[in-house]
Amino acid sequence: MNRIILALDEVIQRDKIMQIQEYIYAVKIGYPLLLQLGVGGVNELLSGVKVKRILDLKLADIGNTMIKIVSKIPGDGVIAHAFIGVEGALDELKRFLDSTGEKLYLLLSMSHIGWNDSFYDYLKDVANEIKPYGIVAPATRSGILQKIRHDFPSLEIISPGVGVQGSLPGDALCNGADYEIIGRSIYSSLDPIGKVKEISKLQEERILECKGAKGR
Ligand code: BMP
Repeated sequence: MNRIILALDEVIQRDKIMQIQEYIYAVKIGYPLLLQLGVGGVNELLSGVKVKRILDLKLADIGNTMIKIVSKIPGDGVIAHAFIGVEGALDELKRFLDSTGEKLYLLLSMSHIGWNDSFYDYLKDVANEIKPYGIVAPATRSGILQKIRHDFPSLEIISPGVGVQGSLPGDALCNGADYEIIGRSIYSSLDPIGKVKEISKLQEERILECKGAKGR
């Protein structure tokens, strides 16, 4: 099973993405890529690519503005910050995405050191009210990732922070994530296809290891 979401924050050659897609679940279209190529350029880069497209446009605004942004580029999923709250923001975005069939992922906790989880209970309430399809939660902090999996047992959890940010491939999967979001380790590699295969293998080994540990 493919457990990698390729974070495209920089351009990788189209033929490489075509080959990589066999080993990944989705691509996450990053804001830097969009600024670099424009909407037309991103669509061109990904034409013929069959995997899901998750738009990471750093959404944290009023509903009207977020809807204008997501209307400009097609995707299968859209990530938004939970901290912006429900009324006039996420409620409007969720209604809009429901009408287009796109899936909403809410970001409940971040992967960098400075993130503060002390307001997690508020973000959890927001997620319970909005009922997103999925959640973004960090690979880098196992405690909060496990808690989020416990609080949202049936939602898809996608997890950044693997590779350059320090988490090892498969660790987040062992802590409750469904997919690991990986950018620089792949797109900065001289051999992105080889790197994706290597990461997939490491993920599988790690999953077997942690399943075994739980069984003991
Ligand atoms: P990388 O593997 O190169 O660190 O990329 C991680 C990706 O996930 C980047 O696109 C980054 O913006 C995003 N991300 C993150 O790293 N931490 C978060 O908490 C939320 C993110 O969206």
